[in-house]
Amino acid sequence: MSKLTTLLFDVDGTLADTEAAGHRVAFNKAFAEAGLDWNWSKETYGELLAVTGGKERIKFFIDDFLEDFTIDQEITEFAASLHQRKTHYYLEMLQQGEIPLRTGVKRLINEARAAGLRMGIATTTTPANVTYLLSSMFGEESIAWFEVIAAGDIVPAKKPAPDIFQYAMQEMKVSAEETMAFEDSANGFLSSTGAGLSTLVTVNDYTANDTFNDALAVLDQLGDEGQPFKVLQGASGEHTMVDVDYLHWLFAQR
Ligand code: XBP
Ligand code: MG
Repeated sequence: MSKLTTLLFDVDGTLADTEAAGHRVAFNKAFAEAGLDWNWSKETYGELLAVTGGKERIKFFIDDFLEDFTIDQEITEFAASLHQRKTHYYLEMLQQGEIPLRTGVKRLINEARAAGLRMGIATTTTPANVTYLLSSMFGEESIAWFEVIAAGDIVPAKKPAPDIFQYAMQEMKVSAEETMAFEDSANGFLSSTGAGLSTLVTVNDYTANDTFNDALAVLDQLGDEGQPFKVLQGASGEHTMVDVDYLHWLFAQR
């Protein structure tokens, strides 16, 4: 059994609870700016999260939620231009520090660095969304803590396809046997496990009822001093928060 050397983090829902209060709000701002009467409620957005990728999600909305929407432009082009404005608004929110990290994320990343664990990012979101989140939360130098930021359109197929995790491992020249993935959603979990990765899941309001068969563990959050995690599936031993000891212990259980 290989020793754990590398951590691959998903972003949205895992590092930060970005969807309802972040991405959704930015989409709605772009729709209003374009003069569209679309306003995605939290509930509708939860349904739209079935499709990963913001451009793809807009197209999914047009195809599956609207009756005969017509426009004198190629739909893919229209979705891409709307998505550009959405990203502008989302980056503004990140810059203003409106999207905090989830519990325990800052602590674990600092601990993992101190312990010499290698780290990478594997996400569907737009690359700038990642660098802006890291910069606003850890400072600009934190971007270099991650050997690869595998994000967005860098791969042909988005999650649940395994491409983005496979790409990240190729770039890091690391094997799945020594790597742990961190995910929050069914799409993300299918992607990481499809790439052969043992995966630790921290759910959120949108993904609490998703299925995570054979996850290393499913937790409500990473935990922190005085804020023990809740184990929803899998084992915790004597641990009450996800720290480097817990990661090695969990990895050895697989
Ligand atoms: C989540 C996604 C992304 C975001 C929106 O990515 O599917 O599409 O919802 O970001 P992950 P964009 O969980 O893999 O981090 O609009 O930039 O796609
Ligand atoms: Mg996610």
